[in-house]
Amino acid sequence: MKRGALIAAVASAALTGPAQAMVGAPTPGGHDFQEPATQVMREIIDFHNFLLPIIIVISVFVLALLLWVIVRYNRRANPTPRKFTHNMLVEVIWTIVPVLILVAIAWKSFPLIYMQERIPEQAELTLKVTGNSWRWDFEYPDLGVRMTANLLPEEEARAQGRPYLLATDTPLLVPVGATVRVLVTSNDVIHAFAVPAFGVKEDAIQGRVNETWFNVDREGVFYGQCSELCGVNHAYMPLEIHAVSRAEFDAWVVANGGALASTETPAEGAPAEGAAPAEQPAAPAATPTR
Ligand SMILES: [Cu+2]
Repeated sequence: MKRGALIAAVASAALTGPAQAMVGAPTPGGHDFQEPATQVMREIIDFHNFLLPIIIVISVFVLALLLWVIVRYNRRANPTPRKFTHNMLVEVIWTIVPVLILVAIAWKSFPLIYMQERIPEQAELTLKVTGNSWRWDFEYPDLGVRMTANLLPEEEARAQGRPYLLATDTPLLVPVGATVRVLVTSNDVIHAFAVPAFGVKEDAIQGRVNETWFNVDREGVFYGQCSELCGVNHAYMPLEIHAVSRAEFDAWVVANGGALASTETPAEGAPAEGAAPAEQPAAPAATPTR
């Protein structure tokens, strides 16, 4: 069975072609994280690997203590308990050791939180994501691209060899290696924009704009889902993001009626003098601040 499923998965990946290589998706029977595609997700996995042994040691230690107390100090084994209530050394140890453990965890986790929450200033692309009951709206305000992604119907997904409940009818494209600043909001109830391979999970809340960011370091197809219990069709709000080369992304933007100028000029700097002044005012105006 397992081998069959694997062959089917490989075959479906092959059918959809090299550009469609499925990278960020859950696998049958999988129990670990998806393969990371951003530095943030790599750091999250590192932190997880740091935390897991600590949690296991603490849990095993507490379990052993409990068992020891149950066996050694029950009424039958220990009919006349001692009267003392304090032991200075034990109390010092059980105060200091947990503090040291917490300091070690904080030492590792605070930089990670900072990295996740602080949007890099050189973010070159702004993506606005709006949750709706039940579909996602995407917009690149600086490029003039706007689109709506719905769940790909089951028959179509099967016919195309794409994963039902993860594939959408209109995949979103992002360029590889670009820092994408994501503005997340909602039109109705609370949704959440979550893409596991990117290490991104941001609540989409009506009437407010949350921020997050990602920078995908390789090409591939990455799937996510709404991860907030938003209503009856909560399970039918997939996210499909294709990380592609800059040229492919540019072509896609143009094909969707967008203009490329604002992404190209800041990187190049000097060339195209005639075009630069016209584009400068457009970029700050389209960058909302809290
Ligand atoms: Cu939702």
